[in-house]
Amino acid sequence: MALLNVLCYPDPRLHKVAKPVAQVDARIKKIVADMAETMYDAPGVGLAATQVDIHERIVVIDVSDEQNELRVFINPEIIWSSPEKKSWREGCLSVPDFYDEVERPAQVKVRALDLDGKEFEIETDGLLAVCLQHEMDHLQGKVFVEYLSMLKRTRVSQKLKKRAKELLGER
Ligand code: GNR
Ligand code: NI
Repeated sequence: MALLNVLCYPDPRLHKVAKPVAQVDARIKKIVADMAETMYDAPGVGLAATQVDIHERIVVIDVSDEQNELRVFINPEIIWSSPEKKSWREGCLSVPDFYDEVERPAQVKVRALDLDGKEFEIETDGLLAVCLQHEMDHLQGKVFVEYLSMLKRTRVSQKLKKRAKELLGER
């Protein structure tokens, strides 16, 4: 297992669109194991492959209190979303120390492949529904700050650019 480097907004690689996984093989299982390790280490409740510069449709999520219920979604698709919306205060490992409200469908139904390459469906709400939508946005090259006003987005972008520069200076 290995910890992977998480890309930080406004890195242009966060806007690449992920390709479907053709086959769930040993290579994919290794990526999933490394992504899970990286997510737990952060710690975060989810991680999309895009965030670790792997542009394939792979998502790991663990919304459990004990952080012992890993969920793996390969080639996830939203097949239904509720007309009711819910606002949630979101954060992102690629946008450190920034949180803001995003409104999304309250419930979603998702179809994906598991680690055995077997198709499954899940209908969910709450944090898992928020997280699934947040991660699937990453796979499309979308970061949650893109739902916010241009003013907020510019502010967070400038703050993180400044911080990246300072970090480079310290080396
Ligand atoms: O760790 C995370 N927490 C979180 C909180 C509210 C809404 C979404 C998330 S996902 C985030 C991890 C992450 O950046 N995944 O892409
Ligand atoms: Ni994120």
